[in-house]
Amino acid sequence: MSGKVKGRSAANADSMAGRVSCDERILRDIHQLYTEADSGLIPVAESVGVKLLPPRKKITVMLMGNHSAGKSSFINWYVEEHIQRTGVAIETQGFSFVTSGRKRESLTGNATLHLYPHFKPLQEFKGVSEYLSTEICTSRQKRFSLVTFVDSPGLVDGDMKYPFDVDEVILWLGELCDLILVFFDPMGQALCKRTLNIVESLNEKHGDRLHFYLSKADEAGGESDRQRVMMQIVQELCKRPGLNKCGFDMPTIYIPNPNKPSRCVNQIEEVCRAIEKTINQTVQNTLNSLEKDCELICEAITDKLISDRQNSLQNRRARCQSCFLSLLGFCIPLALLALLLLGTLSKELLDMALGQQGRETLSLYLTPVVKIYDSLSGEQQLYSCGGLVLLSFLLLIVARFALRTRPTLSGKQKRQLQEKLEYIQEVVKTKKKNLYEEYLRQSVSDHDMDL
Ligand SMILES: Nc1nc2c(ncn2[C@@H]2O[C@H](COP(=O)(O)OP(=O)(O)OP(=O)(O)O)[C@@H](O)[C@H]2O)c(=O)[nH]1
Ligand SMILES: [Mg+2]
Repeated sequence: MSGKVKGRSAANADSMAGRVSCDERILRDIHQLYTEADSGLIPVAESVGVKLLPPRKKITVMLMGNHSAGKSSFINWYVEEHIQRTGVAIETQGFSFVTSGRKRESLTGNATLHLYPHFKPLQEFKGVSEYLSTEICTSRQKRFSLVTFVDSPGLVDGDMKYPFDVDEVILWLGELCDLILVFFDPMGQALCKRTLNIVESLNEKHGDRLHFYLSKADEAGGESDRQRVMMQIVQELCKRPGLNKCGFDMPTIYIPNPNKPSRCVNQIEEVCRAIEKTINQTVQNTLNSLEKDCELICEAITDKLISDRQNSLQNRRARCQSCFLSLLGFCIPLALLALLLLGTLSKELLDMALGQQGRETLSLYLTPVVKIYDSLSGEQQLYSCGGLVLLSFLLLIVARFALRTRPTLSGKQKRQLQEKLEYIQEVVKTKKKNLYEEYLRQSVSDHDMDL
């Protein structure tokens, strides 16, 4: 059976497309706010020492499950194009990324890693690089423009040899995916141990991302057969500690085939709803991260400006201290020199220069110094002069050390920081507010928005 399903109502597609474009635009606008060359949040944050990651524009949904459970068929149904090979044989052997783009294109391993740099660590898993591929298609059905599917190889027990450690790769991918759809089909290897083991490990860390489905439900026979298969799978899952949570849900799904109508209840729209919910959550998270990142950058800029102000203050204080010490250092030898000069001058010369009153005042002040100096022996006089010269040297050295200043921002740099702060507070925050309103307006009435 081909996964290509035609006949989805065009009206439905259109109405969904309207919705898609709004969320898509919000995510794209936010991405642009982060990555713009000069004024983007990432370069602005980097200039103040904050490292930010750009938000994603799409969610990643991984499909996993037993071989032939209908994973690839589901992707084909979702995108309404025959992108992935499907069939009874083991079809998907590697990991295939299916995403929307401008042109139908298939990419190989290296190009895939180039397109998804955050998946680069996959190279560390031996042998996996050659089994990576990307299918880009132009479909914009349902919410595909906001989704990247990761189709995984079908899991089987026993002698099947995988060219890489499939369990580890799925576990690793599970860390990066927003949603993990686990398909159990009613035939064959529904209870494949490998699938159950991986599911159990994934559930330990990311239980909320896991969603279980009974796929190909139209092939499960009558209602009672289906119930029994379902019971068996649920029982097997619940044997695993950690998986026996209450409220366990496993919708029955199948790809609708107009040529083979089935009376079985098809809950395939539940999968679409799970994808929809994850997209909404991602849009909200991205908007919230934008707000947090803005706060982070504003804080970093304010801190930088405050510490610059403190540094300037500290530098001014250091300059004053150094000035005072240098002055003192120069004054001591100058005073000594002046004293020596005054001693050599005659009384008449001093009278002429300072007047009698000036000379008397000067001698009043200098007499104690001269008396002390005279009371010293010749050797002591020499030592005390040497000591004073040494002291002046010391003062000059200390003054030099006191002059050590911290780097400060130039006027231009301060202006630029201030401009960045204003840009984030006025432009980015307003944009964020508008985007949030735009997002909410999709579901909440205008009347509630005004509240
Ligand atoms: N009746 C029925 N057949 C389905 C359904 N989904 C898929 N199939 C058929 O099941 C077979 C396997 O489907 P795939 O989509 O290739 O399964 P897969 O899980 O991708 O398989 P691997 O890639 O080998 O792991 C194909 O022949 C499909 O046509 C379904 O919902 N109902
Ligand atoms: Mg497949």
